[in-house]
Amino acid sequence: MFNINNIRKDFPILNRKVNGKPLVYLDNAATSQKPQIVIDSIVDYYSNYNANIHRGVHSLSQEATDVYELARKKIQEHFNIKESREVIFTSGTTHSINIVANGYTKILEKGDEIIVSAMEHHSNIVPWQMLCNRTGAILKVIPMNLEGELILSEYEKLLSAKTKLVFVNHVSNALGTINPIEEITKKAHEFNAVVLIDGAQACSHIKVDVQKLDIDFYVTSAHKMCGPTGTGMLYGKEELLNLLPPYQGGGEMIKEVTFEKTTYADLPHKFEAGTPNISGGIAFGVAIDYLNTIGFTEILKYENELVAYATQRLLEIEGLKIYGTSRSKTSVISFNIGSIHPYDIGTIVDKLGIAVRTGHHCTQPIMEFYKIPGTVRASFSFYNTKEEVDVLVSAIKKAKMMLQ
Ligand code: 7TS
Repeated sequence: MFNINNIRKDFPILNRKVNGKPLVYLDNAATSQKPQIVIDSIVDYYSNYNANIHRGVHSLSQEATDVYELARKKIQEHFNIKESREVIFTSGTTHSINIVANGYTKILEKGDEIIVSAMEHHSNIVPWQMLCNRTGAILKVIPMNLEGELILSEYEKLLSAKTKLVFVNHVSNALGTINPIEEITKKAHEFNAVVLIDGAQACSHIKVDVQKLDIDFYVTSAHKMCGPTGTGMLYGKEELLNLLPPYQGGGEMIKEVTFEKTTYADLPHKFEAGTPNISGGIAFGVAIDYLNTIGFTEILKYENELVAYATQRLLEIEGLKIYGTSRSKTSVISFNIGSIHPYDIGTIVDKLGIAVRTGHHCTQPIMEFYKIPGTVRASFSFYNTKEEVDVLVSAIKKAKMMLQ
Protein backbone atom coordinates (compact mmCIF):
# COMPACT_ATOMS: atom_id res chain seq x y z
CA MET A 1 0.00 0.00 0.00
CA PHE A 2 1.20 3.50 -0.91
CA ASN A 3 1.54 5.35 2.39
CA ILE A 4 2.83 8.89 1.89
CA ASN A 5 3.67 9.44 5.58
CA ASN A 6 5.82 6.33 5.70
CA ILE A 7 7.43 7.16 2.37
CA ARG A 8 8.40 10.63 3.54
CA LYS A 9 10.09 9.10 6.60
CA ASP A 10 12.45 7.27 4.23
CA PHE A 11 13.95 10.60 3.06
CA PRO A 12 15.93 12.28 5.88
CA ILE A 13 16.38 15.55 3.95
CA LEU A 14 12.62 16.17 3.93
CA ASN A 15 12.84 16.96 7.65
CA ARG A 16 15.15 19.91 7.26
CA LYS A 17 14.38 23.59 7.15
CA VAL A 18 15.58 26.00 4.50
CA ASN A 19 15.63 29.70 5.34
CA GLY A 20 13.78 28.88 8.54
CA LYS A 21 10.89 27.14 6.74
CA PRO A 22 10.23 23.44 6.19
CA LEU A 23 11.83 22.39 2.91
CA VAL A 24 9.39 21.98 0.02
CA TYR A 25 11.51 20.24 -2.58
CA LEU A 26 10.04 20.69 -6.06
CA ASP A 27 13.20 20.38 -8.14
CA ASN A 28 13.01 16.64 -8.70
CA ALA A 29 13.65 16.92 -12.43
CA ALA A 30 17.11 18.32 -11.61
CA THR A 31 17.81 15.56 -9.11
CA SER A 32 15.73 13.41 -6.79
CA GLN A 33 16.24 13.11 -3.07
CA LYS A 34 17.74 9.91 -1.63
CA PRO A 35 16.09 7.46 0.75
CA GLN A 36 18.07 6.36 3.82
CA ILE A 37 18.48 2.85 2.40
CA VAL A 38 20.41 4.25 -0.59
CA ILE A 39 22.56 6.48 1.66
CA ASP A 40 23.22 3.48 3.93
CA SER A 41 24.36 1.32 1.02
CA ILE A 42 27.11 3.84 0.20
CA VAL A 43 28.24 4.02 3.83
CA ASP A 44 28.13 0.22 4.06
CA TYR A 45 30.38 -0.19 1.01
CA TYR A 46 33.02 2.23 2.31
CA SER A 47 32.74 0.94 5.90
CA ASN A 48 32.73 -2.78 5.23
CA TYR A 49 33.91 -3.95 1.81
CA ASN A 50 35.68 -1.10 0.03
CA ALA A 51 38.00 -2.64 -2.58
CA ASN A 52 38.61 -2.28 -6.27
CA ILE A 53 36.55 -4.60 -8.46
CA HIS A 54 37.21 -7.09 -11.27
CA ARG A 55 40.89 -7.38 -10.46
CA GLY A 56 41.66 -8.68 -7.00
CA VAL A 57 42.08 -12.29 -6.02
CA HIS A 58 41.48 -11.27 -2.41
CA SER A 59 38.13 -11.76 -0.69
CA LEU A 60 37.26 -8.09 -0.25
CA SER A 61 37.67 -7.44 -3.96
CA GLN A 62 35.57 -10.51 -4.77
CA GLU A 63 32.86 -9.32 -2.42
CA ALA A 64 32.80 -5.80 -3.92
CA THR A 65 32.76 -7.28 -7.43
CA ASP A 66 29.83 -9.55 -6.59
CA VAL A 67 27.72 -6.74 -5.13
CA TYR A 68 28.57 -4.42 -8.06
CA GLU A 69 27.67 -7.10 -10.61
CA LEU A 70 24.47 -7.83 -8.69
CA ALA A 71 23.54 -4.17 -9.21
CA ARG A 72 24.08 -4.63 -12.96
CA LYS A 73 21.69 -7.60 -12.80
CA LYS A 74 19.08 -5.53 -10.96
CA ILE A 75 19.28 -2.87 -13.67
CA GLN A 76 19.04 -5.57 -16.34
CA GLU A 77 15.90 -7.04 -14.78
CA HIS A 78 14.30 -3.67 -14.11
CA PHE A 79 14.52 -2.57 -17.75
CA ASN A 80 13.91 -6.12 -19.05
CA ILE A 81 17.27 -6.14 -20.82
CA LYS A 82 18.14 -9.45 -22.50
CA GLU A 83 21.79 -9.79 -21.44
CA SER A 84 23.58 -8.20 -18.48
CA ARG A 85 26.51 -7.35 -20.81
CA GLU A 86 24.15 -4.94 -22.60
CA VAL A 87 24.12 -2.80 -19.43
CA ILE A 88 27.06 -0.37 -19.43
CA PHE A 89 27.70 1.57 -16.24
CA THR A 90 28.42 5.22 -17.04
CA SER A 91 28.60 8.44 -15.04
CA GLY A 92 25.12 9.42 -16.22
CA THR A 93 22.93 10.25 -19.19
CA THR A 94 25.35 12.79 -20.64
CA HIS A 95 28.23 10.31 -20.53
CA SER A 96 26.04 7.56 -22.05
CA ILE A 97 25.00 9.77 -24.98
CA ASN A 98 28.59 10.80 -25.62
CA ILE A 99 29.70 7.15 -25.79
CA VAL A 100 27.20 6.53 -28.59
CA ALA A 101 27.88 9.83 -30.37
CA ASN A 102 31.60 9.17 -30.32
CA GLY A 103 31.06 5.61 -31.51
CA TYR A 104 29.24 6.67 -34.67
CA THR A 105 32.13 8.87 -35.88
CA LYS A 106 33.56 6.14 -38.08
CA ILE A 107 30.16 4.68 -39.02
CA LEU A 108 28.37 7.76 -40.39
CA GLU A 109 29.15 9.22 -43.79
CA LYS A 110 28.84 12.69 -45.23
CA GLY A 111 25.21 13.40 -46.13
CA ASP A 112 23.76 10.85 -43.68
CA GLU A 113 20.96 12.29 -41.59
CA ILE A 114 20.37 12.39 -37.83
CA ILE A 115 16.96 13.32 -36.40
CA VAL A 116 16.48 14.89 -32.96
CA SER A 117 13.34 16.40 -31.49
CA ALA A 118 12.59 20.06 -30.81
CA MET A 119 12.30 19.36 -27.08
CA GLU A 120 15.67 17.79 -26.29
CA HIS A 121 17.91 18.62 -23.36
CA HIS A 122 21.20 20.15 -24.55
CA SER A 123 22.92 16.87 -23.73
CA ASN A 124 20.83 15.21 -26.45
CA ILE A 125 21.62 17.96 -29.00
CA VAL A 126 25.21 19.07 -28.59
CA PRO A 127 26.92 15.62 -28.87
CA TRP A 128 25.03 15.01 -32.15
CA GLN A 129 26.02 18.43 -33.51
CA MET A 130 29.61 17.56 -32.66
CA LEU A 131 29.14 14.22 -34.45
CA CYS A 132 27.76 16.06 -37.51
CA ASN A 133 30.80 18.34 -37.48
CA ARG A 134 33.12 15.33 -37.41
CA THR A 135 31.32 13.36 -40.12
CA GLY A 136 29.45 15.78 -42.41
CA ALA A 137 26.12 14.25 -41.35
CA ILE A 138 23.08 16.55 -41.27
CA LEU A 139 20.91 17.26 -38.21
CA LYS A 140 17.14 17.43 -38.74
CA VAL A 141 14.59 18.43 -36.10
CA ILE A 142 11.09 17.02 -35.39
CA PRO A 143 9.00 20.14 -34.70
CA MET A 144 6.49 20.48 -31.85
CA ASN A 145 3.16 22.24 -31.44
CA LEU A 146 2.18 24.87 -28.87
CA GLU A 147 0.96 22.21 -26.43
CA GLY A 148 4.49 20.80 -26.41
CA GLU A 149 3.77 17.66 -28.41
CA LEU A 150 5.94 16.38 -31.23
CA ILE A 151 4.28 16.62 -34.65
CA LEU A 152 4.53 13.04 -35.83
CA SER A 153 3.33 13.76 -39.38
CA GLU A 154 6.36 16.04 -39.76
CA TYR A 155 8.60 13.34 -38.29
CA GLU A 156 7.41 10.92 -40.96
CA LYS A 157 8.31 13.45 -43.65
CA LEU A 158 11.87 13.72 -42.26
CA LEU A 159 12.49 9.96 -42.38
CA SER A 160 14.21 8.59 -45.48
CA ALA A 161 16.86 6.10 -46.56
CA LYS A 162 19.40 8.74 -45.50
CA THR A 163 18.22 8.66 -41.86
CA LYS A 164 20.74 6.74 -39.78
CA LEU A 165 19.98 7.81 -36.21
CA VAL A 166 16.96 9.15 -34.30
CA PHE A 167 17.25 10.69 -30.82
CA VAL A 168 14.26 11.59 -28.69
CA ASN A 169 13.69 11.98 -24.99
CA HIS A 170 11.12 9.77 -23.32
CA VAL A 171 9.91 12.64 -21.11
CA SER A 172 10.74 16.31 -21.62
CA ASN A 173 12.48 17.90 -18.64
CA ALA A 174 11.11 21.36 -19.44
CA LEU A 175 7.52 20.50 -20.43
CA GLY A 176 6.78 17.10 -18.90
CA THR A 177 5.53 15.70 -22.21
CA ILE A 178 5.66 11.88 -22.43
CA ASN A 179 6.71 11.21 -26.00
CA PRO A 180 5.27 8.27 -27.98
CA ILE A 181 8.58 6.43 -28.11
CA GLU A 182 7.13 3.14 -29.30
CA GLU A 183 5.63 4.75 -32.40
CA ILE A 184 8.75 6.87 -33.00
CA THR A 185 10.93 3.75 -32.79
CA LYS A 186 8.69 1.68 -35.07
CA LYS A 187 8.69 4.38 -37.76
CA ALA A 188 12.50 4.76 -37.56
CA HIS A 189 12.98 1.00 -37.88
CA GLU A 190 10.98 1.00 -41.13
CA PHE A 191 13.95 2.97 -42.50
CA ASN A 192 16.56 0.86 -40.67
CA ALA A 193 17.49 3.85 -38.53
CA VAL A 194 18.86 3.29 -35.01
CA VAL A 195 16.96 4.91 -32.12
CA LEU A 196 18.37 6.30 -28.87
CA ILE A 197 15.89 7.25 -26.17
CA ASP A 198 16.99 9.66 -23.44
CA GLY A 199 15.21 8.33 -20.37
CA ALA A 200 16.68 10.76 -17.81
CA GLN A 201 13.26 12.18 -16.91
CA ALA A 202 11.18 9.07 -17.42
CA CYS A 203 12.71 6.39 -15.23
CA SER A 204 11.56 7.73 -11.88
CA HIS A 205 7.95 7.73 -13.08
CA ILE A 206 7.60 4.95 -15.64
CA LYS A 207 8.87 1.37 -15.73
CA VAL A 208 10.49 0.81 -19.11
CA ASP A 209 10.66 -2.49 -20.99
CA VAL A 210 13.34 -2.00 -23.63
CA GLN A 211 12.65 -5.31 -25.39
CA LYS A 212 8.90 -4.73 -25.64
CA LEU A 213 9.51 -1.22 -27.02
CA ASP A 214 12.29 -2.58 -29.27
CA ILE A 215 14.57 0.31 -28.32
CA ASP A 216 18.13 0.26 -29.67
CA PHE A 217 19.79 2.49 -27.05
CA TYR A 218 18.25 3.71 -23.77
CA VAL A 219 20.13 6.00 -21.39
CA THR A 220 19.46 7.33 -17.92
CA SER A 221 20.99 8.75 -14.73
CA ALA A 222 20.72 7.10 -11.30
CA HIS A 223 20.45 10.45 -9.53
CA LYS A 224 17.03 11.15 -11.03
CA MET A 225 15.81 7.79 -9.66
CA CYS A 226 16.62 8.19 -5.95
CA GLY A 227 20.17 6.96 -6.62
CA PRO A 228 23.47 8.85 -6.30
CA THR A 229 25.05 11.33 -8.70
CA GLY A 230 27.91 10.18 -10.91
CA THR A 231 26.26 6.91 -11.96
CA GLY A 232 24.08 6.02 -14.91
CA MET A 233 23.32 3.52 -17.57
CA LEU A 234 23.81 2.99 -21.25
CA TYR A 235 21.68 0.15 -22.58
CA GLY A 236 22.38 -0.91 -26.13
CA LYS A 237 21.43 -3.95 -28.16
CA GLU A 238 24.48 -6.19 -28.19
CA GLU A 239 24.94 -6.14 -31.96
CA LEU A 240 24.90 -2.32 -31.95
CA LEU A 241 27.29 -1.97 -29.00
CA ASN A 242 29.65 -4.37 -30.74
CA LEU A 243 29.79 -2.07 -33.77
CA LEU A 244 30.95 0.88 -31.67
CA PRO A 245 34.62 1.41 -30.82
CA PRO A 246 35.46 2.07 -27.15
CA TYR A 247 35.08 5.64 -25.95
CA GLN A 248 38.02 5.73 -23.56
CA GLY A 249 41.16 3.65 -23.35
CA GLY A 250 42.60 2.45 -20.07
CA GLY A 251 42.63 -0.33 -17.53
CA GLU A 252 39.95 -3.03 -17.45
CA MET A 253 38.75 -2.40 -21.04
CA ILE A 254 41.43 -4.49 -22.72
CA LYS A 255 42.07 -8.12 -23.63
CA GLU A 256 45.76 -7.73 -24.40
CA VAL A 257 48.12 -4.77 -24.58
CA THR A 258 51.50 -4.60 -26.31
CA PHE A 259 53.24 -1.48 -27.59
CA GLU A 260 52.34 -2.56 -31.11
CA LYS A 261 48.64 -3.25 -30.60
CA THR A 262 45.78 -3.50 -28.08
CA THR A 263 42.76 -5.75 -28.32
CA TYR A 264 39.64 -4.79 -26.44
CA ALA A 265 37.64 -6.60 -23.80
CA ASP A 266 34.16 -7.90 -24.52
CA LEU A 267 30.98 -6.13 -23.44
CA PRO A 268 30.34 -4.51 -21.04
CA HIS A 269 33.99 -3.89 -20.05
CA LYS A 270 34.96 -2.44 -23.44
CA PHE A 271 33.12 0.75 -22.41
CA GLU A 272 34.10 0.76 -18.74
CA ALA A 273 37.72 1.93 -18.66
CA GLY A 274 39.29 2.64 -15.30
CA THR A 275 37.97 2.25 -11.76
CA PRO A 276 34.25 2.93 -11.87
CA ASN A 277 32.00 4.62 -9.33
CA ILE A 278 31.67 1.40 -7.35
CA SER A 279 29.51 2.63 -4.47
CA GLY A 280 27.42 4.57 -6.98
CA GLY A 281 26.68 1.49 -9.07
CA ILE A 282 25.79 -0.49 -5.96
CA ALA A 283 23.51 2.29 -4.68
CA PHE A 284 21.87 2.55 -8.13
CA GLY A 285 20.77 -1.08 -7.71
CA VAL A 286 19.44 -0.33 -4.21
CA ALA A 287 17.49 2.69 -5.54
CA ILE A 288 15.88 0.51 -8.20
CA ASP A 289 14.85 -2.01 -5.54
CA TYR A 290 13.43 0.81 -3.44
CA LEU A 291 11.32 2.21 -6.30
CA ASN A 292 10.05 -1.25 -7.16
CA THR A 293 9.07 -1.86 -3.55
CA ILE A 294 6.84 1.20 -3.72
CA GLY A 295 5.68 0.11 -7.19
CA PHE A 296 5.57 2.07 -10.43
CA THR A 297 1.81 1.72 -10.87
CA GLU A 298 1.30 3.32 -7.46
CA ILE A 299 3.92 5.98 -8.11
CA LEU A 300 2.39 7.05 -11.42
CA LYS A 301 -1.15 7.07 -10.03
CA TYR A 302 -0.15 9.20 -7.04
CA GLU A 303 1.96 11.59 -9.11
CA ASN A 304 -0.78 12.04 -11.73
CA GLU A 305 -3.22 13.06 -9.00
CA LEU A 306 -0.66 15.43 -7.49
CA VAL A 307 0.16 17.08 -10.81
CA ALA A 308 -3.55 17.43 -11.68
CA TYR A 309 -4.12 19.10 -8.30
CA ALA A 310 -1.07 21.37 -8.71
CA THR A 311 -2.14 22.36 -12.23
CA GLN A 312 -5.63 23.25 -11.08
CA ARG A 313 -4.36 25.25 -8.09
CA LEU A 314 -1.67 27.10 -10.03
CA LEU A 315 -4.17 28.10 -12.71
CA GLU A 316 -6.13 29.94 -9.99
CA ILE A 317 -3.39 32.55 -10.15
CA GLU A 318 -4.40 35.23 -12.60
CA GLY A 319 -2.01 35.64 -15.52
CA LEU A 320 -0.22 32.32 -14.87
CA LYS A 321 0.54 30.45 -18.09
CA ILE A 322 1.67 26.84 -18.18
CA TYR A 323 4.07 25.71 -20.92
CA GLY A 324 3.58 22.06 -21.80
CA THR A 325 -0.07 21.04 -21.84
CA SER A 326 0.20 17.72 -23.63
CA ARG A 327 -2.51 15.18 -22.80
CA SER A 328 0.28 12.76 -22.12
CA LYS A 329 2.45 14.34 -19.48
CA THR A 330 4.12 13.65 -16.17
CA SER A 331 5.48 15.43 -13.14
CA VAL A 332 6.71 18.77 -14.49
CA ILE A 333 4.86 22.09 -14.46
CA SER A 334 6.66 24.95 -16.22
CA PHE A 335 5.08 28.37 -16.01
CA ASN A 336 5.40 32.15 -16.09
CA ILE A 337 3.25 34.96 -14.75
CA GLY A 338 2.90 37.85 -17.20
CA SER A 339 6.23 39.52 -17.76
CA ILE A 340 7.65 38.74 -14.30
CA HIS A 341 11.11 37.22 -14.69
CA PRO A 342 11.16 33.56 -13.55
CA TYR A 343 14.37 34.15 -11.59
CA ASP A 344 12.62 36.73 -9.40
CA ILE A 345 9.82 34.30 -8.54
CA GLY A 346 12.36 31.54 -7.81
CA THR A 347 14.32 33.81 -5.47
CA ILE A 348 11.28 34.85 -3.46
CA VAL A 349 9.86 31.33 -3.06
CA ASP A 350 13.32 30.10 -2.00
CA LYS A 351 13.13 32.49 0.95
CA LEU A 352 9.98 30.56 1.91
CA GLY A 353 11.79 27.21 1.81
CA ILE A 354 10.61 26.14 -1.64
CA ALA A 355 13.06 24.71 -4.18
CA VAL A 356 12.02 25.18 -7.82
CA ARG A 357 14.24 25.61 -10.85
CA THR A 358 14.14 28.74 -12.96
CA GLY A 359 15.71 29.47 -16.33
CA HIS A 360 15.96 27.61 -19.61
CA HIS A 361 16.45 24.14 -18.05
CA CYS A 362 19.18 23.31 -20.61
CA THR A 363 16.51 23.46 -23.32
CA GLN A 364 17.17 26.79 -25.00
CA PRO A 365 15.44 25.76 -28.27
CA ILE A 366 12.16 25.27 -26.34
CA MET A 367 12.47 28.75 -24.83
CA GLU A 368 13.22 30.15 -28.27
CA PHE A 369 10.10 28.38 -29.62
CA TYR A 370 7.88 30.06 -27.00
CA LYS A 371 9.87 33.34 -27.22
CA ILE A 372 10.48 33.45 -23.46
CA PRO A 373 13.69 33.82 -21.44
CA GLY A 374 12.85 30.85 -19.26
CA THR A 375 10.21 29.45 -16.94
CA VAL A 376 9.65 28.62 -13.30
CA ARG A 377 9.61 24.83 -13.11
CA ALA A 378 8.02 22.87 -10.29
CA SER A 379 8.83 19.19 -10.71
CA PHE A 380 7.21 16.58 -8.51
CA SER A 381 8.04 13.23 -7.03
CA PHE A 382 6.02 10.57 -5.23
CA TYR A 383 7.19 11.97 -1.86
CA ASN A 384 5.62 15.39 -2.48
CA THR A 385 2.17 16.21 -1.09
CA LYS A 386 -0.91 18.31 -1.82
CA GLU A 387 -0.04 20.36 1.29
CA GLU A 388 3.28 21.24 -0.34
CA VAL A 389 1.41 22.29 -3.48
CA ASP A 390 -0.69 24.61 -1.31
CA VAL A 391 2.49 26.11 0.21
CA LEU A 392 3.84 26.66 -3.32
CA VAL A 393 0.66 28.32 -4.52
CA SER A 394 0.52 30.79 -1.60
CA ALA A 395 4.22 31.56 -2.02
CA ILE A 396 3.73 32.31 -5.69
CA LYS A 397 0.73 34.51 -4.95
CA LYS A 398 2.92 36.41 -2.48
CA ALA A 399 5.74 36.71 -5.03
CA LYS A 400 3.30 37.97 -7.65
CA MET A 401 2.04 40.68 -5.31
CA MET A 402 5.59 41.80 -4.53
CA LEU A 403 6.77 41.81 -8.13
CA GLN A 404 3.83 43.29 -10.01
N1 7TS B 1 18.38 14.47 -20.62
C1 7TS B 1 17.33 14.97 -19.95
C2 7TS B 1 15.96 14.81 -20.53
C3 7TS B 1 17.55 15.61 -18.74
O1 7TS B 1 16.50 16.12 -18.08
C4 7TS B 1 18.85 15.74 -18.22
C5 7TS B 1 19.12 16.48 -16.94
C6 7TS B 1 19.90 15.16 -18.93
C7 7TS B 1 19.63 14.54 -20.13
C8 7TS B 1 21.30 15.16 -18.42
O2 7TS B 1 21.40 14.33 -17.33
P1 7TS B 1 22.78 14.21 -16.49
O3 7TS B 1 22.43 13.36 -15.33
O4 7TS B 1 23.78 13.61 -17.39
O5 7TS B 1 23.14 15.62 -16.12
N2 7TS B 1 18.18 17.46 -16.62
C9 7TS B 1 18.26 18.42 -15.68
C10 7TS B 1 17.22 19.30 -15.40
O6 7TS B 1 16.13 19.29 -15.96
N3 7TS B 1 17.61 20.13 -14.41
O7 7TS B 1 18.85 19.80 -14.05
C11 7TS B 1 19.29 18.74 -14.82
